[in-house]
Amino acid sequence: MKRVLTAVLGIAAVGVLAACGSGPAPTDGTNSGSGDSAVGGQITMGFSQVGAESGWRTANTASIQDAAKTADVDLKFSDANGEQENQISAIRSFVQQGVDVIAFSPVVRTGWDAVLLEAKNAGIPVILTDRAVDTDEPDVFKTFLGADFVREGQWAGDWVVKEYAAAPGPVNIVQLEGTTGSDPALERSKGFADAIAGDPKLNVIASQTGDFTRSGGKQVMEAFLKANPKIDLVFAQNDDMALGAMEAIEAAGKKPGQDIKIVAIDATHDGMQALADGKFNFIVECNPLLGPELMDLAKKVVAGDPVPPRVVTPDETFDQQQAAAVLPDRKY
Ligand code: GZL
Repeated sequence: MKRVLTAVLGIAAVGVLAACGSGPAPTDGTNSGSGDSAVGGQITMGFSQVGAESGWRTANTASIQDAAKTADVDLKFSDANGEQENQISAIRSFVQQGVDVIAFSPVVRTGWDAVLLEAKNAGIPVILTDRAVDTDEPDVFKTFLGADFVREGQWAGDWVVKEYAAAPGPVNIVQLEGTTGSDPALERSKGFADAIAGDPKLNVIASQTGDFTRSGGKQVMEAFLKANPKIDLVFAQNDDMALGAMEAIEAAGKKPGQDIKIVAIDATHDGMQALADGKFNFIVECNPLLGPELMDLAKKVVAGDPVPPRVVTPDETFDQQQAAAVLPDRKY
C-alpha cells in the first residue's frame, strides 16, 4: 500500500483560499436535494466529515457549510463521530442517492478501496479534502485538497532545533500524536522526526496518541509528567491536545511556555490565545478554511473540467509576538 502521492503542483496552482465568511455554521448544514445536477445547474455534494474532535474540525465544517450556501451547492453533510465505518456508510448512501460529487476527509489512511471503487463504478467523482488515503486503486478520486503535513512537522521541528541550538542538552521532548493511522499523525510525526534527527541532544523520550482531543492531550500529558521527571518540551500535533497538556502542566505546578515549552499545529483561536499569553511557544498553522476551494473544485469536476491531482493549501507559522499581533483579525 502506498500513500497516493501525486506530483505536488506549484503553489501557484493552489486556489487562494478565500476568507470564508465568519459567523456560526448553519445549524442544519444539510439540505434536501434531488441529486440531479441538471436542475438549474445546481450540483449536489455528499460530504462525509471526520467528526467534531477539535477546534480545527469545527472551523473546517463551518467553512464547508458556509461555502456550499455561497456557491449554491446542495450539500448533504454527514458527521462520522470519528468512526471509519460511519464514513463508509455515508459514502455508500451518497452513491445510492446519486449525488453529483462526493467529498470526504478520511479519518484514517487505509481501508477505503472498496467504497471508493463503488463510487467510481457508479460514475460519481470523489474529492479528498484535508487528509489523504493509502490506495493502489487507480483513479478512485479526482484530487486531494489539503495541507502538506510533513512540512508542518518539519517546521515545528526546525523551531525546536533553533530554540535549543546553544543548549548543552539533553533536551527531553514528549510528543502528543494525532489520531492513530490518520494522515496528519503519520506525516507530522515523520516531518518532526526528520527535522530534529540532526541534533543528538534532542530526544523524544515518549510519544503517544491523544486522538486530537483536548481531554486526550491532558490525560496523556498527566501520565508523561508522572513517568518523566525532566520534560523540556511538548510537541503536540494539534492545538487541542496542546491545550490539554497545558492544563496538565499547570495542575502539576509548572509553568507552560517556560518550565515546559509547547509547540503545536493548527493555529486555532484558543491555541493562538495561549501563544499570545506566553503559555505556548510556537504554532504551525494548518488552514481549515477549505470550503470555497472545495466548492470550486467540485463544480469543475462535475463539469468534466480538468483539476490538479493535488492542491496544497498554504500554511504559515507564528511565534508569541506574531500571535498577539494577528489574533484580533483571525477568522477561526
Ligand atoms: C489537519 C486535520 C487535523 C487537525 C486536527 O488537516 O486533519 O484533524 O490538525 C483535526 O485539529 O482534528
